[in-house]
Amino acid sequence: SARISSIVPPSKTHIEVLGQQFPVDDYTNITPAITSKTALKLHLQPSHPLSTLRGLIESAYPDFTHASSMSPLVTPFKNFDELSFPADHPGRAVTDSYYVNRNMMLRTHTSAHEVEMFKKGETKWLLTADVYRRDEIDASHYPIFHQVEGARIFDTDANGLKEVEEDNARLSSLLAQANIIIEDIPHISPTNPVQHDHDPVFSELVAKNLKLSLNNLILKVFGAASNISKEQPLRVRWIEAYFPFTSPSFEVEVFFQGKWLEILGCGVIRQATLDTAGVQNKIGWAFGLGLERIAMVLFSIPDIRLFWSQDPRFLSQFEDGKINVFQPYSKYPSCFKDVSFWVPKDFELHENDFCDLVRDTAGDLVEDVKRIDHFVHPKTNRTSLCYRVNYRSMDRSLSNEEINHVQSQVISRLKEQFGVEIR
Ligand code: FA5
Ligand code: MG
Repeated sequence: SARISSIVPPSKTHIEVLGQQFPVDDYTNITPAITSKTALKLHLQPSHPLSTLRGLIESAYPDFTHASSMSPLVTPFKNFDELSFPADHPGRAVTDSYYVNRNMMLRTHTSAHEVEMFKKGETKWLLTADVYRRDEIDASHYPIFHQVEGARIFDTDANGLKEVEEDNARLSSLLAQANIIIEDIPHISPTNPVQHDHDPVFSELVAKNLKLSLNNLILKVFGAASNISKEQPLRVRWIEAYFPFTSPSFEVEVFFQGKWLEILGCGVIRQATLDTAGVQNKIGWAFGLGLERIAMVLFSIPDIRLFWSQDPRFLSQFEDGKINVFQPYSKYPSCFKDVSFWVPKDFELHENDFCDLVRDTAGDLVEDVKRIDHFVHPKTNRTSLCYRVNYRSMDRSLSNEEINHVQSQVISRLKEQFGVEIR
């Protein structure tokens, strides 16, 4: 489509990602703002909050394999097809995912490595990695975030049954002593069914093991925070969910400062995934947990861009393995700039395309983007959009000249790449 290929200048035939050259095509939508961050691996940077949180989670699973250095470049097949995503799933769209080209993308979730891990013969593993999604811009959304995938599979025989039952007994007794309120739902229900090729009894025990294991993990992680009262019980709630690669499926929310915070998705692994990996006679669970949202509450980090800050006033506040409360060093003034324009006829400008253009031009100087107006002219049928961009640095005051310069670059790129007419 003309819309996406216009992101890459027509003179460019290849782009470089992680030292490799890739031919561009009509799917290419990855910007330099993104490629410049693909090698950073914040989750492995000593004393970084994301790395401390990874370590804390790994310590809750001492007998699991811990992987954390997988390349973010995967085929769409690996990210979607291997996990039973239907061909028309919205996540595949170029408006939602970052494509290097039609055959290569940046993983949108750590589940992309499930088949690979099971193929290696791993039966209990954690995998931490950076994941990429095209999204809106505000204090809790960033196009790169981090996930921890965890999985465990059991033999579908008497030994496997014994293993899961013993583990359930162990985990239940740990939880029984804890100050926690769990709002549970049935392991299996008509709307959250057992897979037809699963023994319902075994599937229930596996779902129970998943829940017990994650309730204990949440206790450990939130129990380590100094900004969470130990007198108040920790509240966790389980919600029915849907993922193409698990059934039954769940989401977990934790109550924090008056709000329910979604922290993970999980479920009983679809047998097709294990079949693809060549794993036979096993049943098990998997979860995928987002690190930033948990780290923001545990460390009191108010803006998701801070994780990417190189400012010593940010980085020096943290120590390896320690959860402490972040002291904001200063809040610099905001500067709002509006841009109104007509979109060319028969052309759809997706909000994520606008946001990516702003990110690529302004980098982390952009805090927030909001659409403040949208209308279609009754006579000409043309669409008019108005966006308000909030510029604010995390580290310093911005001068008027600097912001005006960035905003004028945004405007000329809008004209160049999307052919809009500024109003
Ligand atoms: C997934 O990514 C599934 N792969 C999770 C999964 C794994 C399900 C294994 C079943 C089995 P979801 O898109 O809901 O699901 O993301 C999982 C978690 O990542 C969310 O609960 C949230 O904590 C985090 N997350 C998702 N989107 C964002 C975002 N834009 N910014 C920060 N964190 C996010
Ligand atoms: Mg979700």
